[in-house]
Amino acid sequence: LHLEGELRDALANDALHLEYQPIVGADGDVVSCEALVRWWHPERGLLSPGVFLPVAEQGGLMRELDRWVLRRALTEAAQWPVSHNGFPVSVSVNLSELLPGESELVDDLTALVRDTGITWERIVLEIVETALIDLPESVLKRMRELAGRGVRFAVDDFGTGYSSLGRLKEIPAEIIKVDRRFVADVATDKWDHALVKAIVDITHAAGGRCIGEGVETLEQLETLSAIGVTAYQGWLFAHAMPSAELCTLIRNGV
Ligand code: G
Ligand code: G
Ligand code: MN
Ligand code: NA
Repeated sequence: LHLEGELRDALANDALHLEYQPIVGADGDVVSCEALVRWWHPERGLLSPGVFLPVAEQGGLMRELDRWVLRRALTEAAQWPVSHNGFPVSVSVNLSELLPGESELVDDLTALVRDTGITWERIVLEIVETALIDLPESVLKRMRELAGRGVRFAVDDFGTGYSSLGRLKEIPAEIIKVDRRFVADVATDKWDHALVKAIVDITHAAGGRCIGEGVETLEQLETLSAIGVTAYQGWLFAHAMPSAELCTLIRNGV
Protein backbone atom coordinates (compact mmCIF):
# COMPACT_ATOMS: atom_id res chain seq x y z
CA LEU A 1 0.00 0.00 0.00
CA HIS A 2 2.95 2.23 0.79
CA LEU A 3 4.46 1.47 -2.60
CA GLU A 4 1.19 2.38 -4.29
CA GLY A 5 1.21 5.89 -2.84
CA GLU A 6 4.85 6.32 -3.80
CA LEU A 7 4.10 5.19 -7.35
CA ARG A 8 1.27 7.69 -7.54
CA ASP A 9 3.73 10.43 -6.53
CA ALA A 10 6.41 9.13 -8.90
CA LEU A 11 3.94 9.41 -11.79
CA ALA A 12 2.90 12.90 -10.77
CA ASN A 13 6.54 14.02 -10.37
CA ASP A 14 7.92 12.36 -13.52
CA ALA A 15 10.19 10.22 -11.31
CA LEU A 16 10.01 7.16 -13.56
CA HIS A 17 12.21 6.71 -16.59
CA LEU A 18 12.37 4.67 -19.76
CA GLU A 19 14.91 2.36 -21.29
CA TYR A 20 14.70 1.19 -24.87
CA GLN A 21 15.50 -2.21 -26.33
CA PRO A 22 16.45 -2.17 -30.01
CA ILE A 23 14.64 -4.29 -32.58
CA VAL A 24 17.13 -5.12 -35.28
CA GLY A 25 16.71 -5.87 -38.98
CA ALA A 26 18.64 -8.33 -41.12
CA ASP A 27 21.61 -5.98 -41.75
CA GLY A 28 22.02 -5.03 -38.09
CA ASP A 29 20.08 -1.82 -38.62
CA VAL A 30 17.90 -0.65 -35.74
CA VAL A 31 14.34 -0.58 -37.09
CA SER A 32 12.47 0.14 -33.89
CA CYS A 33 12.98 0.38 -30.12
CA GLU A 34 10.65 -0.85 -27.40
CA ALA A 35 10.14 1.47 -24.44
CA LEU A 36 10.43 -0.36 -21.11
CA VAL A 37 9.56 1.52 -17.94
CA ARG A 38 11.87 1.67 -14.89
CA TRP A 39 11.44 3.17 -11.46
CA TRP A 40 14.41 4.36 -9.47
CA HIS A 41 13.04 4.14 -5.94
CA PRO A 42 14.80 6.40 -3.38
CA GLU A 43 15.24 3.57 -0.83
CA ARG A 44 14.77 0.32 -2.73
CA GLY A 45 16.87 1.24 -5.73
CA LEU A 46 15.98 0.27 -9.28
CA LEU A 47 12.61 -1.45 -9.48
CA SER A 48 11.64 -3.50 -12.52
CA PRO A 49 8.16 -3.41 -14.06
CA GLY A 50 7.64 -6.97 -12.85
CA VAL A 51 7.58 -5.48 -9.33
CA PHE A 52 5.58 -2.29 -9.74
CA LEU A 53 3.21 -2.97 -12.64
CA PRO A 54 1.12 -5.25 -10.40
CA VAL A 55 1.06 -2.40 -7.85
CA ALA A 56 -0.10 0.00 -10.57
CA GLU A 57 -2.78 -2.45 -11.60
CA GLN A 58 -4.03 -2.95 -8.05
CA GLY A 59 -4.06 0.77 -7.38
CA GLY A 60 -5.90 1.65 -10.59
CA LEU A 61 -2.84 3.54 -11.86
CA MET A 62 -2.25 1.55 -15.04
CA ARG A 63 -4.10 3.94 -17.28
CA GLU A 64 -2.08 6.86 -16.02
CA LEU A 65 1.13 4.84 -16.38
CA ASP A 66 0.27 3.96 -20.00
CA ARG A 67 -0.26 7.64 -20.77
CA TRP A 68 2.94 8.67 -18.96
CA VAL A 69 5.01 6.14 -20.92
CA LEU A 70 3.43 7.20 -24.20
CA ARG A 71 4.24 10.85 -23.57
CA ARG A 72 7.82 10.22 -22.43
CA ALA A 73 8.59 7.70 -25.20
CA LEU A 74 7.30 9.86 -28.05
CA THR A 75 9.06 12.92 -26.65
CA GLU A 76 12.41 11.10 -26.46
CA ALA A 77 11.99 9.27 -29.76
CA ALA A 78 11.32 12.55 -31.55
CA GLN A 79 15.02 13.35 -30.92
CA TRP A 80 16.49 10.09 -32.25
CA PRO A 81 18.66 10.17 -35.35
CA VAL A 82 17.84 8.14 -38.46
CA SER A 83 19.46 4.71 -38.66
CA HIS A 84 22.85 4.23 -40.32
CA ASN A 85 21.15 3.26 -43.56
CA GLY A 86 18.99 6.38 -43.53
CA PHE A 87 15.66 4.98 -42.36
CA PRO A 88 13.64 6.52 -39.53
CA VAL A 89 13.55 4.40 -36.35
CA SER A 90 10.14 3.61 -34.85
CA VAL A 91 9.28 3.65 -31.17
CA SER A 92 7.25 0.80 -29.68
CA VAL A 93 5.04 1.51 -26.65
CA ASN A 94 3.25 -1.13 -24.56
CA LEU A 95 -0.42 -0.49 -23.79
CA SER A 96 -1.93 -2.33 -20.82
CA GLU A 97 -5.07 -0.50 -19.87
CA LEU A 98 -5.60 1.95 -22.69
CA LEU A 99 -7.56 0.32 -25.48
CA PRO A 100 -5.72 0.51 -28.81
CA GLY A 101 -8.49 2.62 -30.34
CA GLU A 102 -10.12 4.57 -27.57
CA SER A 103 -10.73 8.26 -28.12
CA GLU A 104 -8.52 9.42 -25.23
CA LEU A 105 -5.57 7.61 -26.84
CA VAL A 106 -6.31 9.22 -30.19
CA ASP A 107 -6.43 12.64 -28.48
CA ASP A 108 -3.14 11.97 -26.65
CA LEU A 109 -1.43 10.84 -29.85
CA THR A 110 -2.71 13.79 -31.84
CA ALA A 111 -1.40 16.24 -29.24
CA LEU A 112 1.95 14.43 -28.99
CA VAL A 113 2.47 14.35 -32.74
CA ARG A 114 1.74 18.07 -32.83
CA ASP A 115 3.94 18.94 -29.82
CA THR A 116 6.95 16.66 -30.38
CA GLY A 117 7.07 16.64 -34.17
CA ILE A 118 7.30 12.84 -34.31
CA THR A 119 5.63 11.40 -37.40
CA TRP A 120 2.70 8.98 -37.18
CA GLU A 121 4.63 6.39 -39.16
CA ARG A 122 7.22 6.06 -36.38
CA ILE A 123 4.65 5.09 -33.73
CA VAL A 124 4.08 1.41 -32.87
CA LEU A 125 1.58 0.38 -30.19
CA GLU A 126 2.08 -3.04 -28.59
CA ILE A 127 -0.90 -4.93 -27.24
CA VAL A 128 -1.14 -8.45 -25.89
CA GLU A 129 -3.34 -10.77 -27.91
CA THR A 130 -5.93 -11.19 -25.16
CA ALA A 131 -6.59 -7.43 -25.33
CA LEU A 132 -7.80 -7.97 -28.90
CA ILE A 133 -10.68 -10.18 -27.82
CA ASP A 134 -14.10 -8.53 -27.90
CA LEU A 135 -12.94 -5.09 -28.94
CA PRO A 136 -16.02 -2.97 -29.63
CA GLU A 137 -16.55 -1.97 -33.27
CA SER A 138 -16.05 1.71 -32.31
CA VAL A 139 -12.56 0.88 -31.05
CA LEU A 140 -11.72 -1.17 -34.16
CA LYS A 141 -12.89 1.75 -36.29
CA ARG A 142 -10.53 4.17 -34.55
CA MET A 143 -7.71 1.61 -34.75
CA ARG A 144 -8.22 1.54 -38.50
CA GLU A 145 -8.20 5.35 -38.57
CA LEU A 146 -4.92 5.42 -36.65
CA ALA A 147 -3.51 2.77 -39.00
CA GLY A 148 -4.61 5.00 -41.88
CA ARG A 149 -2.48 7.82 -40.47
CA GLY A 150 0.50 5.46 -40.30
CA VAL A 151 0.41 4.11 -36.74
CA ARG A 152 1.24 0.40 -36.55
CA PHE A 153 -0.09 -2.11 -34.07
CA ALA A 154 2.01 -5.00 -32.80
CA VAL A 155 0.64 -8.07 -31.06
CA ASP A 156 2.97 -8.74 -28.12
CA ASP A 157 3.89 -12.14 -26.67
CA PHE A 158 2.08 -13.81 -29.55
CA GLY A 159 1.10 -17.41 -28.98
CA THR A 160 0.74 -17.17 -25.21
CA GLY A 161 -2.81 -15.87 -25.04
CA TYR A 162 -5.87 -17.67 -26.33
CA SER A 163 -7.04 -15.40 -29.12
CA SER A 164 -7.35 -17.19 -32.42
CA LEU A 165 -5.26 -16.66 -35.50
CA GLY A 166 -8.56 -15.85 -37.18
CA ARG A 167 -8.71 -12.54 -35.30
CA LEU A 168 -5.67 -11.34 -37.22
CA LYS A 169 -7.85 -10.89 -40.26
CA GLU A 170 -10.05 -8.25 -38.62
CA ILE A 171 -7.47 -6.39 -36.59
CA PRO A 172 -5.25 -3.82 -38.29
CA ALA A 173 -2.13 -5.27 -36.62
CA GLU A 174 0.71 -5.65 -39.06
CA ILE A 175 3.39 -6.76 -36.61
CA ILE A 176 3.38 -10.04 -34.70
CA LYS A 177 5.91 -10.44 -31.90
CA VAL A 178 6.60 -14.15 -31.51
CA ASP A 179 6.92 -14.77 -27.79
CA ARG A 180 10.33 -15.66 -26.43
CA ARG A 181 9.15 -18.95 -24.96
CA PHE A 182 8.79 -20.28 -28.54
CA VAL A 183 12.04 -18.69 -29.63
CA ALA A 184 13.99 -20.30 -26.76
CA ASP A 185 14.01 -23.79 -28.32
CA VAL A 186 13.12 -22.95 -31.92
CA ALA A 187 16.45 -24.37 -33.14
CA THR A 188 16.14 -27.67 -31.30
CA ASP A 189 12.48 -28.44 -30.65
CA LYS A 190 10.40 -29.66 -33.60
CA TRP A 191 7.13 -28.48 -32.13
CA ASP A 192 8.35 -24.95 -31.39
CA HIS A 193 9.89 -24.79 -34.85
CA ALA A 194 6.61 -25.85 -36.48
CA LEU A 195 4.62 -23.43 -34.35
CA VAL A 196 6.82 -20.45 -35.15
CA LYS A 197 6.77 -21.37 -38.84
CA ALA A 198 2.96 -21.54 -38.81
CA ILE A 199 2.70 -18.14 -37.11
CA VAL A 200 5.14 -16.62 -39.60
CA ASP A 201 3.39 -18.11 -42.66
CA ILE A 202 -0.03 -16.88 -41.56
CA THR A 203 1.31 -13.45 -40.65
CA HIS A 204 2.96 -13.11 -44.06
CA ALA A 205 -0.19 -14.32 -45.82
CA ALA A 206 -2.10 -11.59 -43.97
CA GLY A 207 0.42 -8.99 -45.15
CA GLY A 208 2.16 -8.60 -41.80
CA ARG A 209 5.64 -9.17 -40.48
CA CYS A 210 7.07 -10.97 -37.48
CA ILE A 211 9.58 -10.01 -34.82
CA GLY A 212 11.36 -12.78 -32.92
CA GLU A 213 11.53 -11.93 -29.21
CA GLY A 214 14.13 -13.01 -26.69
CA VAL A 215 16.79 -13.91 -29.27
CA GLU A 216 19.86 -14.90 -27.27
CA THR A 217 21.89 -17.20 -29.52
CA LEU A 218 23.19 -17.35 -33.08
CA GLU A 219 21.39 -20.69 -33.56
CA GLN A 220 18.06 -19.08 -32.70
CA LEU A 221 18.80 -16.19 -35.04
CA GLU A 222 19.75 -18.46 -37.95
CA THR A 223 16.70 -20.67 -37.45
CA LEU A 224 14.34 -17.68 -37.29
CA SER A 225 15.96 -16.20 -40.36
CA ALA A 226 15.50 -19.47 -42.28
CA ILE A 227 11.84 -19.53 -41.26
CA GLY A 228 11.40 -16.01 -42.66
CA VAL A 229 11.57 -13.78 -39.59
CA THR A 230 13.42 -10.60 -40.56
CA ALA A 231 13.47 -8.58 -37.34
CA TYR A 232 14.80 -9.57 -33.95
CA GLN A 233 14.79 -8.39 -30.35
CA GLY A 234 16.93 -9.89 -27.64
CA TRP A 235 20.10 -9.95 -25.65
CA LEU A 236 22.11 -11.35 -28.58
CA PHE A 237 21.83 -7.83 -30.02
CA ALA A 238 21.24 -5.48 -27.11
CA HIS A 239 19.70 -5.06 -23.69
CA ALA A 240 17.43 -2.12 -22.94
CA MET A 241 19.35 1.15 -22.53
CA PRO A 242 18.71 4.84 -21.89
CA SER A 243 17.77 7.06 -24.82
CA ALA A 244 21.15 8.83 -24.98
CA GLU A 245 23.06 5.54 -25.31
CA LEU A 246 20.55 4.31 -27.84
CA CYS A 247 21.22 7.27 -30.15
CA THR A 248 24.81 6.09 -30.62
CA LEU A 249 23.67 2.56 -31.38
CA ILE A 250 21.10 3.80 -33.90
CA ARG A 251 23.79 5.77 -35.75
CA ASN A 252 26.24 2.87 -35.86
CA GLY A 253 23.98 -0.17 -36.16
CA VAL A 254 24.35 -3.30 -34.03
O1 G B 1 11.82 -5.07 -18.95
P1 G B 1 11.20 -6.09 -18.58
O2 G B 1 11.58 -6.69 -17.29
O3 G B 1 11.75 -5.02 -18.75
O4 G B 1 9.58 -5.96 -18.61
C1 G B 1 8.79 -6.82 -17.89
C2 G B 1 7.34 -6.77 -18.33
O5 G B 1 6.78 -5.49 -18.12
C3 G B 1 7.17 -7.07 -19.82
O6 G B 1 6.13 -8.01 -19.95
C4 G B 1 6.76 -5.77 -20.44
O7 G B 1 5.81 -5.97 -21.46
C5 G B 1 6.14 -5.01 -19.29
N1 G B 1 6.43 -3.59 -19.47
C6 G B 1 7.65 -3.05 -19.49
N2 G B 1 7.56 -1.72 -19.69
C7 G B 1 6.24 -1.44 -19.81
C8 G B 1 5.52 -0.23 -20.01
O8 G B 1 6.07 0.86 -20.20
N3 G B 1 4.17 -0.29 -20.05
C9 G B 1 3.52 -1.47 -19.89
N4 G B 1 2.19 -1.44 -19.94
N5 G B 1 4.16 -2.64 -19.70
C10 G B 1 5.52 -2.62 -19.66
O1 G C 1 6.67 -8.68 -22.53
P1 G C 1 7.54 -7.83 -23.37
O2 G C 1 8.05 -8.60 -24.52
O3 G C 1 6.93 -6.54 -23.74
O4 G C 1 8.80 -7.37 -22.48
C1 G C 1 10.08 -7.48 -22.83
C2 G C 1 10.73 -8.30 -21.74
O5 G C 1 11.61 -9.24 -22.33
C3 G C 1 11.56 -7.48 -20.78
O6 G C 1 11.39 -8.01 -19.51
C4 G C 1 12.97 -7.73 -21.25
O7 G C 1 13.91 -7.55 -20.22
C5 G C 1 12.86 -9.18 -21.70
N1 G C 1 13.88 -9.58 -22.66
C6 G C 1 14.33 -8.85 -23.68
N2 G C 1 15.26 -9.55 -24.40
C7 G C 1 15.38 -10.76 -23.79
C8 G C 1 16.17 -11.90 -24.07
O8 G C 1 16.94 -12.00 -25.01
N3 G C 1 16.01 -12.96 -23.24
C9 G C 1 15.16 -12.94 -22.19
N4 G C 1 15.09 -14.02 -21.42
N5 G C 1 14.38 -11.87 -21.90
C10 G C 1 14.48 -10.78 -22.70
MN1 MN D 1 6.30 -5.60 -25.44
NA1 NA E 1 6.77 -9.30 -25.70
